[in-house]
Parts: sequence; C-alpha cells; structure tokens
Amino acid sequence: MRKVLVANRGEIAVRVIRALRELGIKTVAIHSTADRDSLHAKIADESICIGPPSSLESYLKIPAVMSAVEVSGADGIHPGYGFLSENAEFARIAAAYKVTFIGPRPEHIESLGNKVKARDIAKQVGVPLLPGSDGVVQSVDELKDLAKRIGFPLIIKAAAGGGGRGMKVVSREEDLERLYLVARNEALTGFGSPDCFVERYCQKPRHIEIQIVGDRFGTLVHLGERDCSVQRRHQKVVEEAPSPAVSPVIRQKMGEAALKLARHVGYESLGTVEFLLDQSGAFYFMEVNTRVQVEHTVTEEVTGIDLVKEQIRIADGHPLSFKAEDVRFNGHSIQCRINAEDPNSFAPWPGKITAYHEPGGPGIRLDSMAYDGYTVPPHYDSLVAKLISHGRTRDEALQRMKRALSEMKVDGIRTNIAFHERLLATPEFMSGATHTGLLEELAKKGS
Ligand code: MV4
Repeated sequence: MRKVLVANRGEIAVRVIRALRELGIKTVAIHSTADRDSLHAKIADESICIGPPSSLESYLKIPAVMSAVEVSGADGIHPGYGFLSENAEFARIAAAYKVTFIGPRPEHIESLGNKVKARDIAKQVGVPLLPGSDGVVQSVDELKDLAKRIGFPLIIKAAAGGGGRGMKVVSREEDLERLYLVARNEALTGFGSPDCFVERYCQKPRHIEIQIVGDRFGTLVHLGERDCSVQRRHQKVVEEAPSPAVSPVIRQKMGEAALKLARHVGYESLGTVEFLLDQSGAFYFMEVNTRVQVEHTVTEEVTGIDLVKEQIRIADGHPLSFKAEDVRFNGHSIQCRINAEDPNSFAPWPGKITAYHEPGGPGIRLDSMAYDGYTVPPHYDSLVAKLISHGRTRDEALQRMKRALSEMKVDGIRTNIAFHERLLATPEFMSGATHTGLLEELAKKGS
C-alpha cells in the first residue's frame, strides 16, 4: 500500500495515522463538517470533508467514504473501531474497488460478528460455553423447555447484538415469555433481526479478552489477556493487562481456546476473543471482535508489539514481524478512558477546551485527540483521550497512573478524571478485586 484512507475520527484515527507514517505510507483523513478542526484532520497528509455532522451522513455513509477513496487515490482503508469497522458489506465494496480493507476477510466479519454463529463455531471446536440454546430460540415453548434445563437466572441475547446491547436477564419463570418478546422486538428494531439465543446467566463475572493476531501465511498467535471488568452500562472505563485474576494456567487455556476458534476459520488479522471468567475460575466464550479495540494499547505496553502496524502489514501481505516463541510479557499496564462527561450524571459534556496539559514522565502514554483550544463536538462519543501507564508491577503501573491523573489538566469541559482518581483509590480496585458489577456497587455505597 502507498496511501491509506483512515475511515474514522478521534483518538483512533490519530493512532492509525501514526502507525501508517512509521510504515512510510501516505495518509488520508476524512472528516465531517463538525470535525474540520480535529487533530486527525490536521495531522494527515490529506484531509477530505465527506459530509455533515451526523455520523449516518458522514462516517457511516459508504458512498461518501468511497468517493473520498476515489478522489484521493488511496489503495487501502483502515476502518478503526466502531463506525464501518465491522461492516462486512463495506469490506466487500472496498475489495470490489481493488482497495485493501485493513481487517479480516468479509466472511469472517460476518460469521464471527453473529453471536449465534460464533457460539456454534466455539461449540464445534470444544471451546467452553455456558449452558444454553443450540442456535436461535425458535418459539416460546422451546424457550420454556430450555429454561427448565438451564435454570434461572438466564440471559436472552440478540444474535446480531454485541458489546452488551440487546440483552435481557430473566430471574423468574413469570417474566420469561414477556421479556423474550421484548428482547425479540428490541433486536428487530436495533439490529434488523429478531433472532435471539439464551444462556445461563453468570453473576458478577469478569470480562477477560484474548488478543489474537494472524497473518496470511497461517501463523496465528495470542498475546495474552486484557481485563475489562470495570464497566458502566457496557462502556468500559478502565482496562488492564495482565488480569489480576488470570493465572498462568488460565492464560494458557484461554489463549489456546481463542486460537482453536481462530484456526478453525483461518482468521487473518487482529481480533479479540471475549470470555467471562466466573468466581470459581471457570471461563466461557462470549463473542469475537474483528477490529482493533480501544484497549489494544495495554497489550502493546506489555508485549512491546505495535498492534496497529502489525494489522496494517498483515493486510498488505506481510508475515507477522515476530515469532510466537519470542513473545514476552513485560510488567503491567492500565488504561483510563478520559471522557468529556459530567462526573455526576455521566452525560456527555462537549465544549471548548480552554486549558490543556498532558501528563508525561516514566511509564506514561497518552493517546488523545485533544489540544489546547479544541472544541469537543456533541455529535460523537465522549472519549477524548486514553491515559495508559506501564510499570514493572501492577502497583507501579497504578502509582504511575494516579500520578499522571493528578498532572493532567483539561479545563473548559467536564471530564471523568476525578472519577478515575477515586476509583483507583478504592480497596476493591487497589487489590484487583474487580468485576463487571463493581461500579454499580461503589455507586450504591456512595464511594
Ligand atoms: C453475559 C453475562 C453473564 N452471563 N452472559 C456483556 C457484553 C457481552 N460481551 C456479554 N455480556 C455479558 N454476557 C451471560 N451468560 C454478563 C455480561 C456482562 C455484563 C452484564 C451485565 C452488566 C454488565 C456486564 C458487563 C460485562 C459483561
């Protein structure tokens, strides 16, 4: 590839442009009218306005993006995360234009992006699953039979959903039929298909995900886990690698499970295999993400591997730049997502940044779209920066993060910086005793 169009905005567009520049590849940014002054549009070699602020009419509009590809003469597209990154149709259109889509093959986006299909593949290759339906639940009667076998609580999930959207937890038999019908309805309006499946509900699990990377020569490697248990309404808040709850034995088993699944389909790109880890140490397959993730950074910090460069090189037909046997895990990394939001209501808080200071020093990395005088637009998600620390131990990474949070200054808008400072000082976080219900529990306690 000589020139790549970055079909995204914000911190990930900046991250991808940096990787492309290191590889000696020219960069094309696209932006909406609301993003004229965005950092990604400023630092790219070329920048093209593709539409109005609404994502539907800009970053999500395939004809607008493909027009920019044609105008610029780009021979590759990097989709980042969100937007069109897991749209198989977009990947197919790129291929039809003889443009390299920097991601997996369209059929893998499609099959692994469907939770029922992905679950079926996991079952075929013997990856652990929670007890549940074989495929889509076809009727209320079938659901009632399943509930007798699985027991309560159980969870109904949309086949086409993802990232926690389109799920219903059912605690009592009396609610089963009603919530099933609600789930189908929401799945249809939210994802275009009413198909749902069902699983036993796992209480207070950890969200652990394995980073995988495969090239087009059949080499597939896992790069260990990330612990993304600290979430609020399915939005991750803090991520870390390694997980305080994952032993070498669990890591090896989970890594092998992720690779078995990926090998079975012949996966070629970056990917993430999500698991739930329960309090007994058992883990269960959840879903596969076929894109680069917001939290890829903590894996980069502990492995020293530039995942975005690997992803680009793989798509360009190169083998992995490292050997599986040379992968080493070094120390600990933590990421705090800095959002433009009200610290009390968590509502987005766009506006002009009137004073900005970036933390630095040993073991600190900041992946950001912000600068002094930048106006955070109201049209997109509220993530403005990712603060990432690295240390020899979890404690050192934690102390560095606390120190960096105290240095960071973002005036003019509200942010969750002080929220992170409080969270990192709780006994639960300090001891590594995190789980997906932690933020709710802390909110109830008023801490
Ligand atoms: C679950 C679960 C418990 N049991 N499935 C959410 C995101 C998606 N990847 C899967 N998710 C979950 N699936 C079963 N069978 C718990 C979650 C979950 C979660 C649920 C409620 C509130 C917060 C959560 C955070 C992470 C995962």
